[in-house]
Amino acid sequence: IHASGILYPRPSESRETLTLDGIWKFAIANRTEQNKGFKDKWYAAPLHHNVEVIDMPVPSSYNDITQDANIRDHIGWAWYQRDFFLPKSWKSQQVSIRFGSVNYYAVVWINGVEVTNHSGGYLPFEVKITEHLKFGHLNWITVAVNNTLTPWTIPQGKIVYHNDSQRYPAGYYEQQYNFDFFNFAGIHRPVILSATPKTYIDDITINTTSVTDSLGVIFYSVELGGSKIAAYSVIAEIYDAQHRLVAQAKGLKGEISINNPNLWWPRGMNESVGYLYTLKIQLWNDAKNVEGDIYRLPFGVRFIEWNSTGVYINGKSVYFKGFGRHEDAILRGRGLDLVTLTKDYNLMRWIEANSFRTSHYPYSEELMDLADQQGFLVIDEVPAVGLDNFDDELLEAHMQTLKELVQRDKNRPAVVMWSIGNEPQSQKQVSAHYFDTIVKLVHRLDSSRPVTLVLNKPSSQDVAAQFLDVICINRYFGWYSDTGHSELITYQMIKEVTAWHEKHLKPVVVTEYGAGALAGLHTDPPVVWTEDYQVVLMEQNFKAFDQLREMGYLIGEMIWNFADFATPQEYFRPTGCMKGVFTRERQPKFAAHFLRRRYAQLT
Ligand code: GCB
Repeated sequence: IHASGILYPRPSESRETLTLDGIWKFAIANRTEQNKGFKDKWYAAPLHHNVEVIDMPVPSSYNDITQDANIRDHIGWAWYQRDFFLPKSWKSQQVSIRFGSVNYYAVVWINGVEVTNHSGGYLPFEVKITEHLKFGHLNWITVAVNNTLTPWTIPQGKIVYHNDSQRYPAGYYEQQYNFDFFNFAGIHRPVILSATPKTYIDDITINTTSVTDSLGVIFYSVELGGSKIAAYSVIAEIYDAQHRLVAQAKGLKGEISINNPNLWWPRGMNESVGYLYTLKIQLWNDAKNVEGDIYRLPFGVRFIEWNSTGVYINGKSVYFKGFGRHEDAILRGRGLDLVTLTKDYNLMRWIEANSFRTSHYPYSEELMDLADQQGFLVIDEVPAVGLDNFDDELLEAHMQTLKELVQRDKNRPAVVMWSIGNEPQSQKQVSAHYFDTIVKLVHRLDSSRPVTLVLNKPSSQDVAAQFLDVICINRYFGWYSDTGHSELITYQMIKEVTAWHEKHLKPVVVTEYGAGALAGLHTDPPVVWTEDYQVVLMEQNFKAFDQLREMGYLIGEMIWNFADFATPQEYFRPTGCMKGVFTRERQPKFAAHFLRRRYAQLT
């Protein structure tokens, strides 16, 4: 299955990049005149000629930037625009524009011409725009963004019009969806222009074939794009972390051997953590004897195996101690924020976690780079949250997000499992065929990593787990069920995990458990919503986890959630989901210290 490459734009001797991040002009389309921007061609002229504009930072969600509730709660089209100049030296190059992610549907115009559109947030898309650019003149880029979710988008949602005239004389629209995190929207990740030679490296795939103490064998393959491909040959070189050349090969694909390889290890399993080599791919024009495009890709030498009781990295069994998380920051929403991102890694290291799940969507490439470097294990999830119907159109959209995710993250050592979704209605018979199809696709896209799906239906009713390599479950004993009865948790969790394992003979990860706690709220005896109850609930779960680990098939625990995060307005959520071990400001609750003590002891 060949998709075109989506390599992160990295400057090199042959490549330049230019960021379009910064302040853009912005306007939302009126609910009652949603198509006005298209009818009046807002993309064909400066936006302020057509509509009142405000300033909007990119990358960021637009929701929390202003004082206007209409912008925070906007449903439908929002318009972004800015101008830029290009260096003259780019005239002879192939120029592309790449968006790290736009939630959820985007249409892009360059100088008034539509150049691409993309649906599905959280994943990058790129398009070649050379022929639409002006050199020596101002260029305009316009992006129309639509955050509407339907039963056929990933994730799903539906628009409801409340029109009971007795209660709402004016009526109102609501975007409903099956998840609890705020539906942030906008241009969420960097917008990057890049120039490459006309014959360029389009994609690289790298895999560890085999490893012994003295030899690591790497398989690589390269896809070329553009004109006159036949004129070029490929040189592959591997450099170690000290930039020393350690191995090389020629050709579009092949195997390269590294002597005494430094393996990529996750945190806590070896002194050497997150060791990365660099694969340098270089094109060479033999006839003219000149060098062509150059791209450098960091990669790790490591292999994954799995069976009915475990997942193994480089032959050693893994125990996931980590978090369910969100990309969620004050004011920025889901926009890339390097400060929060870096702080979060420091907190995860402080607490001695070794892993996280990208609940409930793919996280930024900037974030994933640090997971590779710092040796965090990542369960990489697509935005298929709470799926509740399973028709062909949805299947199509779901498969597309998985193709794009695997394409983006296939070379990352940190990614050790693909998660095809979270908490679907997997008790429905129709979901069996649906998930069978999805798992087969992912195995075809990448056979080197196990596939999971995060489940929350009773094991007796679920029909999806049979297709998975690893079973992930979310269970809120003592919180959503038997609220306040912490004394039941240990028994219930042991019974639960055992039931899943016995039914399927597969390893199990508890990917969510937890309690909401308002920082600073205390009672004794503990009651729900206090920091005290959060800790008691953890303690009771830990007892279960310890026993289950001894039984041999629990391979991880991930608390929900790393930090408090924004939700839609609900009477049972005081501005957010408060199950964070850290507050939204990234300060520790009592639970953080408690968890740290446990994670430090777990190996
Ligand atoms: C879940 C969901 C997660 C929610 C959590 C909760 O099961 O997977 O997205 O935030 O419960 O706190 O309700």
